[in-house]
Amino acid sequence: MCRKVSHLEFLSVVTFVVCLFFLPFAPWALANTYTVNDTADNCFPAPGRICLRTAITYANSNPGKDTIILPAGTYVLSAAISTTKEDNNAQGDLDILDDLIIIGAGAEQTIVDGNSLDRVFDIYNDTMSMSGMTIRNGKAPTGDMGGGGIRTSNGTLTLDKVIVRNNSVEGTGATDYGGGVGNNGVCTIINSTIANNQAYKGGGVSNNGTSIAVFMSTISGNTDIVAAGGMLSISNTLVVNSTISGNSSTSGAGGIYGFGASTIISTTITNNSSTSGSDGYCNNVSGTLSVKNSIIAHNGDHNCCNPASVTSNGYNLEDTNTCGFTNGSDLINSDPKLASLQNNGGPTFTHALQNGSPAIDAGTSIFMFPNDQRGKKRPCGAGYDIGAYEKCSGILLFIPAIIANSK
Ligand SMILES: [Ca+2]
Ligand SMILES: [Ca+2]
Ligand SMILES: [Ca+2]
Ligand SMILES: [Ca+2]
Repeated sequence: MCRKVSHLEFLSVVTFVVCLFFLPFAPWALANTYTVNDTADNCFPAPGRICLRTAITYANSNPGKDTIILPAGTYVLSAAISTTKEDNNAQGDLDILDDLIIIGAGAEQTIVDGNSLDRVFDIYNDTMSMSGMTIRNGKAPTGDMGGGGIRTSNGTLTLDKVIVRNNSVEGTGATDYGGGVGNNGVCTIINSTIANNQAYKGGGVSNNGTSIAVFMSTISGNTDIVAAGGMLSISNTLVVNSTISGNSSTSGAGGIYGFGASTIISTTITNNSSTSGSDGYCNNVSGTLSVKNSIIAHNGDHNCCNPASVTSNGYNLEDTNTCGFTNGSDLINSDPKLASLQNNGGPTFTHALQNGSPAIDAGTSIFMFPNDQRGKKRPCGAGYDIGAYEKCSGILLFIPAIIANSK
């Protein structure tokens, strides 16, 4: 017996068929995965070969958020620039012109090398995530909005388990910033290392965009001239479970210089220096810092430059008394007894707390962040430790850390 098809049912069937017909042409339905199989810079057009630049060209022209798989290997950029500041992915830097995911095989296994020709990645108004790779030897030209390793123009960038190192920005102009990462949008850095980069302003990272957030990461050994060796940020800044160490500036802040609202939690800022500026953390007159459960110690002769702009939310430690740590749970004039920056397990280097450190068991729990920088569950022992590292006695089982500065 036949059932009469209702008008609504008929319309549903027609809609389904029409959708099926147009599906191949709908931009949201076409996201592809490209697996790179050749370490050369470019091999377009070459059937069967997919180089990194080739894959990005495909992904740029294919509407939708594609994925590029980048296997183990060293990918050296070699498409020399004949047109300066080329932005169509033909030469020099790799220009990302559409939403994209790039997945490497691990930061030690997958290396993208800018060969000092240009910056490495140039990201426009797109959502970009990168994981499991090293980005090195990029060099952004003078007056091109910086970003020696990576530049974003107005997009959203997420780095996870990425090493950005030995990149630089040429020139000494107002926009020659961000030796490692130059963010002009929204940037999130997780489980990553920003090391040994250089620029006129913001040696490791510059944030001139909407916001920057750094989680479980290390910013170390970066240098600049006038703003901040480690990180320059003009807007909202969040740093959690991270280490800012051994960065230097000639006349700016050695570690971090903030112009916006900054929040620092369970972080260790140490061994940063500035020849004539502030050494550890510094706020511009417009900047504010809220800080909790963090160590700011052994940064030249000034851990902080502007204590009136600092709000302590408790459980902070300073080896002198320049940061305005006036909360009852703060420790001032206390040496945290930090070991050297090294592999203590986890994906990034950290400063371990040595025996007898006053930071041990003197901290507090942090909502939503149950682990330390390495991924070790807190607390160990009688309580939570101050800073990025939780000291535990006994045998720890960790995957060895990436040797960030060894290559
Ligand atoms: Ca695409
Ligand atoms: Ca470009
Ligand atoms: Ca380019
Ligand atoms: Ca503890």
